[in-house]
Amino acid sequence: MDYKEGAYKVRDLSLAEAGRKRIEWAESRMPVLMHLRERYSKTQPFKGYKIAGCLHVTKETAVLIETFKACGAEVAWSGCNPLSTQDDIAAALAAAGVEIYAWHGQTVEEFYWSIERTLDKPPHLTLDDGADLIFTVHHKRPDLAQHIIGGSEETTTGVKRLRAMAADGKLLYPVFAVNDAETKWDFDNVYGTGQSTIDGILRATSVLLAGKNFVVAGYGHCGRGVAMRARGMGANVIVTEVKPTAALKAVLDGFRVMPMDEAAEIGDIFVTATGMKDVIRGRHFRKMKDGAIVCNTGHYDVELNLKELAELAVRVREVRPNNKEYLLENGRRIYVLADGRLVNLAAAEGHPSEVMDMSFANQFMAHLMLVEKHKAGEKLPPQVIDLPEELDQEIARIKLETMGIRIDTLTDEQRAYATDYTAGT
Ligand code: 9W4
Repeated sequence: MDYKEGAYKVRDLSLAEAGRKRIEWAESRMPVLMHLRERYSKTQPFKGYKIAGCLHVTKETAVLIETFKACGAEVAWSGCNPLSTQDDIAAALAAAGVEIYAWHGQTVEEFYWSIERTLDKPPHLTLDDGADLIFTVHHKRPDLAQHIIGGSEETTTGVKRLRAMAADGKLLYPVFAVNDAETKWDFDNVYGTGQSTIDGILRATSVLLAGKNFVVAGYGHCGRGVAMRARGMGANVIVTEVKPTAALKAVLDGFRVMPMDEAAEIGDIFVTATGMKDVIRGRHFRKMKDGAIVCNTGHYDVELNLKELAELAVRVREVRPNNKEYLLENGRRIYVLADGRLVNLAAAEGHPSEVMDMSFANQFMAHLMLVEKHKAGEKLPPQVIDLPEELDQEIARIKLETMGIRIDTLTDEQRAYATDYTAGT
């Protein structure tokens, strides 16, 4: 372990060069953040402000951190999951002078130790994914809250917890719900999950998708993203649902819809994206064809009941990385990817940088708003606050601009027409 008190603790500083190359790759795919870096490095809006961050240490997060720094912020960082830190990225950041405490495979104690180090010098702002940093402030360092202008939260789970806290009057400072921005959740879930799930399946199996019966359980945003991309690869997509409106959307989008009991018999590849437990369980595994491939891309690893599968199996062996073969009593083989954990993270690299670009642009802008309001003497209530709708439009506008795509604008007459309640039919 490479450790310098008050500066960094990372696995191995010698990985820095490899990490730097990957960060540069992400930079070249994150035009919105790079645009914001260019624009605000001139005016240094974060000068004099310290941000404590607790977010997966990935190449994309590195681009966010270095954007904050380029715009004047002091930062101290830790990972938000003991298993998600990429050691080469942490090393590259430490080597570039970022205060960072993160390494892959931390114990729970090491995880919280790292978060606490980012609070050693009191921050003005907190940035969370899963709310562990905010909880640490509230439970272990409440003395710091009075100096904190505000924070932001990246995920659905974190936002839910913080809303509950605010409802109980327990939240000590305002937090922007970055998750709820359209340019975050919609693009993450549909395009991020869609592509990276297919990517994970291909890396773990290398199978041809064209012509396969590809079963997607759940037609929420993630399921829709996966279904769209699988169809694009030439698969015959079948959707299973429990919610009538979602099932109807799938039908009208041109997919076959049927119960899992029927899909189990004909599917070649199964992906769960529901958020519910036991979506595929013993009675379904029993019906599957020889060679069926099963995986999950929903947030929790409860969607596949692997206990029931193991009970049906006479032998289990790993045949490829992230790919386990279960040989059943009936002689059929079922292949489970990434032990039922999120296949897009375990077997691929999560959301592509282009998608994280928009999520992290929201993070950047949330903190910029907090700082600007602070400078203007404006105080926000200690609530979970949605980002303004105009910000979504601004981020999407910059993204389109960087893609060289132009769109129309309303004329003054059209704008007036849109809100003219005296206009008849
Ligand atoms: N990563 C992760 C990686 C490995 C891992 C128990 C053993 C989420 C979002 C982004 O969660 C992330 N291994 C685990 S949990 C786990 C989690 N276990 C569980 O059994 C293994 C993660 C956001 N993101 C992208 O999607 C792309 N760039 C990003 O910053 C990253 C990581």
